[in-house]
Amino acid sequence: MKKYLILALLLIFSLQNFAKDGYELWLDYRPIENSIMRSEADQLFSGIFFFGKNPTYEAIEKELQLAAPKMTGKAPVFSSERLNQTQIWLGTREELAQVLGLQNQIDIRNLGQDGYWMGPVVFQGKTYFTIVGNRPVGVLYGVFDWLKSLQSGSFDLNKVKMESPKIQLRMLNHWDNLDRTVERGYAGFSIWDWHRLPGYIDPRYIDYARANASIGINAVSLTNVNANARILTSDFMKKAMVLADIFRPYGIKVFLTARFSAPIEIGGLKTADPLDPEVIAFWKKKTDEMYQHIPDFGGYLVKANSEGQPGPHEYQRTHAEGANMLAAALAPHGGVLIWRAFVYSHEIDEDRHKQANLEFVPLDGKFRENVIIQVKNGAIDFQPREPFHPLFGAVKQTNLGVEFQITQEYLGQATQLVFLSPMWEEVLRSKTFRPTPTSTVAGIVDGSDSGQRLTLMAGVSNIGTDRNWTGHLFGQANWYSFGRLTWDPYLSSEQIAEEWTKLTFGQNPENLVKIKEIMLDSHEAAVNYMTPLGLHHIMGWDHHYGPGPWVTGGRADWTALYYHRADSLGIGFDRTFTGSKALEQYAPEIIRAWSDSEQIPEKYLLWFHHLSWDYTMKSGKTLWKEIGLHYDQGVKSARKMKSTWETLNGAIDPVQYSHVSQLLEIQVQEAEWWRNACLLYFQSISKRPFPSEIEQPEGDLEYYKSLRFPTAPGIRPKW
Ligand code: GCW
Repeated sequence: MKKYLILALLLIFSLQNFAKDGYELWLDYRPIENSIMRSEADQLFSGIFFFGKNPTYEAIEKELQLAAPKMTGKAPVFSSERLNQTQIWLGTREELAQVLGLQNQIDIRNLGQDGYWMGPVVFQGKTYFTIVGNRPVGVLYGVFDWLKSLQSGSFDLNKVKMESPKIQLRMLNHWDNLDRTVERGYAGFSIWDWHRLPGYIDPRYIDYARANASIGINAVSLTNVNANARILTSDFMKKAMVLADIFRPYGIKVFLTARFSAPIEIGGLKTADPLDPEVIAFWKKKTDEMYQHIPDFGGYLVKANSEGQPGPHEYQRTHAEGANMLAAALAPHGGVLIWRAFVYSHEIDEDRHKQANLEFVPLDGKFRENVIIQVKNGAIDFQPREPFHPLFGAVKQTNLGVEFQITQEYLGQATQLVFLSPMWEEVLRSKTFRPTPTSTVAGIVDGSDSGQRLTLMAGVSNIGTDRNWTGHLFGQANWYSFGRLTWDPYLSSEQIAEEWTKLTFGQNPENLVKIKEIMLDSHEAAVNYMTPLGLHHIMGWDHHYGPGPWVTGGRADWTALYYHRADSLGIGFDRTFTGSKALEQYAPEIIRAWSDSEQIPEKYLLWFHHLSWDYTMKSGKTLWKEIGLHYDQGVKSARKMKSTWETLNGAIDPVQYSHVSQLLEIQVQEAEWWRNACLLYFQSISKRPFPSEIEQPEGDLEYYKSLRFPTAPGIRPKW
């Protein structure tokens, strides 16, 4: 007895003194707070029986070995017989049915490949807490969910829970280069240590897989879409193979980016023409070799004819001809070809907003069945807020996946706390009115409205070698939230914020209210101090950090001036029928409402309309004044986030507290910088008086223009 007491005290002591550096992510198992739940868990952990043996069950066993001692102070006991000593049953439906004939008690046939059933099963008078999947990975998902419920205080021993993901490919896209730099990565270098692979296995690979599996992510593309053909050489395949082997027990498939010109660069051919027999043979051979190394290889992800990446247009072939050629090489192996719709070319003299639809709508019906077109959430480029991409709803016979950006390229990078879930939720819930009057982006992407058979949600990863993985502790919330939304795109941001907060900071209800409030306000705050009322792409040139509404460097026609179009008369991009007509790419219901500046939601106003500075807004105030008030509101919200956070001093782990607190201090300064720089600039153009309600900026426009970021991270390498 005494021994246990000492052990328990030691445990509590060591946990309290272990500085939280963020490495454990949301899997930072702690003593279960609720005492009834703790004793239930204690009992359950004392007899765990697996109905089979496979690498996924071994992964579960390891997870329980890690979690149980931290949660209850005791190691778990794995029993070798399924009845007497046993409290928990873990297995697939088939395994349980064969042994016990439980088909009728647990019918999960409809839960698909990855679903699970969890709850009490009565057998010969005794109750067993049971987690069942159709495949072992379903059991793994169920176990993670169960551990999460213990950690967040929602576990109910008597309740049956059934879950299955709504999206098939729940995928992270790494923009990681082979030299370990990360394009738009703000958390250090790439976690893929290509140099030391295949020989050396960094323990991070396993923790990465655990974290992803715990939120349902089942696919990763390891390499940058600005691709390097070397990843397809035999040497690199062997390296990727090791990662695939590590990820497999966790249900994660590996994808790689395929550089369209690889036949020339590593195949010694003179062309990469997708209709050339030698090119076709190259890709077939390469792909066959890939499957010899990685039998469950997911497929290729391709960025073609965009921002200088090679593609089929060089050979006067279409995106469909390019994609189908690669898809044909993958098809015999069950692989998927993901082709990005982010086409951005300076050759086309059209509003950039229109390019994807112009190129892809005519190709509807021409793509092979195993092709998915991956579409960014909006038509420009991961701006703080964008209306949904008009490709959603515009094609009928093409599989469309959505691509979100978890890394905060345009949203303060790893310095600012911006919880992205509300932004994604806004996009997913957007009504497209096509193919049915009630369709939404989520309904198209999950197939329920579109009927598409292959479904995909991809997120550009924010993960790097920083000890806490994401640079900013709250970057973890974005990774977490992305995973949860791939599982169920109809979840609310509030629920996700609550889950993550409990797993990260514990269950204290007062802390929870405050942290949730900070998270849920943070996106609107950033939109307000960066790009309110539909403004977009007015950030600093190339690094995309900090304000740059005056920027004309580089290609003058594609920088801030192009997007905000401010002149002495007004501001905004006219995309209605009097302007670029990009609005015509949406459904008639949207065209009707949004072409009217009185009806369009004000959050999209300047995205679609060029209006006089004196235009009267819904509030009765002028547009110029509203712009000012929105910027100012952004600053106020940032200050409020900071002051709310300060009330958590002493109430949460000091290391976590101080990390976020310092970053919030910077965020407030940057919010002020954004507001002052943008308002001084727009004032210089509009020649309107500075709104009197707003704090007068220190420094003049020249001062703000002179601020530079010599060390802005995550810029694409220039070689
Ligand atoms: O957002 C832009 C980025 C580029 C990126 C590109 C893309 C990978 O600025 O760095 O390149 O989008 O999505 O392809």
